[in-house]
Amino acid sequence: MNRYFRLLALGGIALIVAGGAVACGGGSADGEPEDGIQVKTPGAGGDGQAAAESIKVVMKDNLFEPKALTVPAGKSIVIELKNEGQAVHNMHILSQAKEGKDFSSAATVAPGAENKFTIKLTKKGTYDFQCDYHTPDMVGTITVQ
Ligand SMILES: [Cu+2]
Repeated sequence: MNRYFRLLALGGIALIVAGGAVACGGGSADGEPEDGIQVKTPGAGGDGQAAAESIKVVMKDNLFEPKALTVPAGKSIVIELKNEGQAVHNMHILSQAKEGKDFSSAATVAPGAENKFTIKLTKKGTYDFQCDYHTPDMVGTITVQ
């Protein structure tokens, strides 16, 4: 009896620790704060419908926030862009070598404007993306796993 409750308590602590680790994962080594990757999964109940996931990316002068994205392989993902900077920007995903084509937002996203486009990356690995106007400053990576 006593032993049983001790096991239960230990299990509870292990769950809390694991939950905390998940909640604060994703720290990067370059001194940046957490890269907040927001992947919404509407209707993730396994009803057979391929619900499109989306990731919000903010463009600033001159950086992407977050600049490190993670997406699942083979899934359509909507990249929702918002330009909060003073300059025009774009987002160009360089996937030529892996996918045979690149993905890109509109050629220019004006200050204050929003734009979105859909990507589907089928091969696992790391893809670079950039603003064509502000390389090498305004760059980022997408990890496909
Ligand atoms: Cu730019």
